[in-house]
Amino acid sequence: MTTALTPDELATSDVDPFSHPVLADPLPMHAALRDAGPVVYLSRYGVYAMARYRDVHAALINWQDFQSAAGVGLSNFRYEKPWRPPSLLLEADPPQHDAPRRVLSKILGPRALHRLRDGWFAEAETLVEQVLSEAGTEFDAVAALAEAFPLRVFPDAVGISPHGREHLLPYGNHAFNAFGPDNDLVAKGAATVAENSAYVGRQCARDALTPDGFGARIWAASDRGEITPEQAPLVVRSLLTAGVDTTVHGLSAVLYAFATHPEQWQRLRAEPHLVRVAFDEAVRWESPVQTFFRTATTELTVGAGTQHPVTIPEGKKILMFLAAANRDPRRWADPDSFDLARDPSGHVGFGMGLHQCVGQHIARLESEALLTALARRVSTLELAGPVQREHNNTLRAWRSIPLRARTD
Ligand code: OW7
Repeated sequence: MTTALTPDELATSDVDPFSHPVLADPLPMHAALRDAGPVVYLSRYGVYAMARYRDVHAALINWQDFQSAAGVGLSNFRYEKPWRPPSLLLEADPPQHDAPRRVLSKILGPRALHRLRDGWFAEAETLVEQVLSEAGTEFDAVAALAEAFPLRVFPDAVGISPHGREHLLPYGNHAFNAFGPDNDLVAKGAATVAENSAYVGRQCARDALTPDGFGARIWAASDRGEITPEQAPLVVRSLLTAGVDTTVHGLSAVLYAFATHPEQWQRLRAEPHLVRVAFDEAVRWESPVQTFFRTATTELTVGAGTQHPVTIPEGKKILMFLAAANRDPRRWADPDSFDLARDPSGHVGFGMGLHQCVGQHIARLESEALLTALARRVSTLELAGPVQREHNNTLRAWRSIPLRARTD
């Protein structure tokens, strides 16, 4: 006979995952949380956490028990007003979630993206040429490539105006901070949030969008009755929220990975088809989106049938450590190595289950285009100085990656 552990008996940690020392180097905390047990109580916030691959994966595919509609941040929408109207995709469950998801899946699916492929590959070549000729062999990979490339292709693909795009990164940065506690990182964004939100809101209107972009296709889906006209602007907003900072830090991650693994860069140059696996391996290795919360829809027992099942009361938040799951030695051999020989499929860096990143094909296409252009021109990549992180409550983000790129 086993009895479920209640909060005062289960593994407890007073760690603050959103504090600066942890954001500077989260890996030791991830290991400690994985080793503490399948579920750990985070006493500082009164929430539960999962950090092992098996448990994170199981929770992510179980939307019935682990809901999203109460918010995927720390704040519980049952008791607290969200900082913006909730996302129709991220912060919703079936059945409300399904129509917007179906519409976006089609617009952002591999078949629909095919028409963008040649243009994006050409844009990547142009950008790489421009950086190498104007900046030379030493540049900041974050500003020159990881920010420049998505900003060059993605807002045009959505179909927004060229004016005001400088609001996109700060808006996304704040949105990802807002999933965490109301700490200094959220306070830092508070001064400009109204302005940035108003800008993003204006871009979502039908008449603000070019006729052939993702935005116009979302509005066309509302004409066909697949979503309502009230839903359309919020679906466009999802693209502008989730589609910029994520790819910037994903591209930064893969560039940093290659700069610090020169033998892997040589392998990529010899076998260019590895560009696709390279990005997923970098997403596994770095987990640009580190965490998301879920909320227990009923009293849950995790680890039923094990020696120490854990009870999570109804309504409690559970923090899913995607990043810790992606380096769980129980799932991955040599988890800390960035290795193109690995099969990274099954990583939870894009989530898992019915909320799994709907933009993942765009992210992969961006990285495929950029890495292909770089691999053609650049023979060796290395760090040219100390890297700088940008602390964010959700993102594993970069401020600067000084790179030296030789073209001989
Ligand atoms: C959304 C900061 C927001 C996300 C991720 C996925 C979807 C959305 C947002 O991060 O729908 O707004």
